[in-house]
Amino acid sequence: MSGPELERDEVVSRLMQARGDALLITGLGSPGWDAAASDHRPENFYLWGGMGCAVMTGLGCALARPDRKVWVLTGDGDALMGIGSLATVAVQRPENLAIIVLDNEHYGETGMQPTHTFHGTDLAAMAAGAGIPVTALVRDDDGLSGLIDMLDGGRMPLFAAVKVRAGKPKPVLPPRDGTYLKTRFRQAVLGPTEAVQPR
Ligand SMILES: Cc1ncc(C[n+]2csc(CCOP(=O)(O)OP(=O)(O)O)c2C)c(N)n1
Ligand SMILES: [Mg+2]
Repeated sequence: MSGPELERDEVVSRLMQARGDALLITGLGSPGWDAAASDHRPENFYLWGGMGCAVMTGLGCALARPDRKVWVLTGDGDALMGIGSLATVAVQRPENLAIIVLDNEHYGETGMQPTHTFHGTDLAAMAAGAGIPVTALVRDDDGLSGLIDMLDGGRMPLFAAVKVRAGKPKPVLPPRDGTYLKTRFRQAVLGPTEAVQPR
């Protein structure tokens, strides 16, 4: 078979089953739809159009709440745009942060233009080069099972690029109001009183 064999909806649903109470930051475009479709909760923060921000947003949450696991679920386009953030993650080394890239080798949401990963850029190798201690390039079911084991109690920070087929996912849109999403997430993480205190 040529091209990635894993289906993104199956990958996301297996990941979400293993998620437990991890906070979830989704990169723009399809990863937000995936999370909204399979595990929509107040502990999800959807970035909507903020391209290149997912890893840094996740890093901030992980540093602020070292007692919670934080997962970033994003796309190859978003990861490529924010690639320098991997070096900052490596330097800060939060032991509660996992970054999972659904690498469909395309800018899915905007019409399936190929990204650099289509031409061979290896995001896991870039993460390792940045200094992230645990990295994986997942291509099949066994690799996905290995990743799920690593997410459940393995060493972090962790970076995984999961190669998925470039089909168009069903657009299950999360709420669009940024203030609502932020307040909902803050309340879920901090509790209703803390969440409204000025900072
Ligand atoms: C700065 C910036 N440039 C371009 C866009 C337009 N845009 C929205 S989604 C997207 C593609 C995202 O691709 P990827 O992260 O790989 O997610 P996929 O949909 O493929 O899962 C682009 C280019 C944007 N939102 N912001
Ligand atoms: Mg993509």
